[in-house]
Amino acid sequence: MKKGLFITFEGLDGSGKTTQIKLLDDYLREKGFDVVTTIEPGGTEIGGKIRNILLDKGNLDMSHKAETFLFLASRAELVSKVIAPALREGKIVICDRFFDSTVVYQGIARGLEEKQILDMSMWATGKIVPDITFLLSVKISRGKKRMDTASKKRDRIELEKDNFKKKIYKGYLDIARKNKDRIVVIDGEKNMESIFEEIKSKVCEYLKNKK
Ligand code: T5A
Repeated sequence: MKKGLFITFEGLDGSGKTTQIKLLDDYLREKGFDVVTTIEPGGTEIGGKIRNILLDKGNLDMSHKAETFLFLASRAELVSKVIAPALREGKIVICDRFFDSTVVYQGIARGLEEKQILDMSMWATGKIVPDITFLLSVKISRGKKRMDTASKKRDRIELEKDNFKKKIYKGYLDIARKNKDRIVVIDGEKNMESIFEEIKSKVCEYLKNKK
């Protein structure tokens, strides 16, 4: 079914995903590729509404299972309306977060069953798996500092305590070890330019081998 290229970005809040996605999107468009860039949760009209519920600080007592289903619902909508059609048309899709976020945040950090989360996500997406996932690895303190410098307001999930974030940090490295063929770990503490050089070279290598 899949003809295009599916690239996802993962990492802690403030790890620099949005920054690198913008650089990659600009670069690939300049090279003449047809690119679709999107975000999770969100990326569709319904997904946007779900995103508001998920990130709303008024919903602090949301149960972990309800939270998981909402992320999966947003993803199912995004895959069916945006990601799958674009890939079928041979486009490059760049997505800010995908199922690895649910495995790490809801599975590992919230303590729900990791394997079950992955199975449910596969069901929700019709088993679409990214070709390349860039994990921007930064220490919790670095992510926080960047969010403060950028004066970014914390959403419901970003308000979680450091213990939750420690589990996310470790969880990401753990899933990267288990998925070495797909997940590329990048030192997100470097400057934006050197990080982008690494990402660009991996994507170019992939596109060259795909021809
Ligand atoms: N979530 C999501 C789940 O729990 N389960 C799921 O299944 C999914 C899909 C989404 C939240 O939902 C959770 C995870 C999240 O908590 P969000 O609003 O989409 O929240 O936010 P995030 O994805 O966390 O993204 P952020 O916007 O918080 O951070 P980014 O995009 O990683 O960082 P970015 O690029 O905006 O950079 C932050 C600041 O740092 C600077 C930038 O200029 C910016 O000011 N910066 C750098 N500074 C120095 N050196 C560098 N290399 C830098 N790179 C960026």
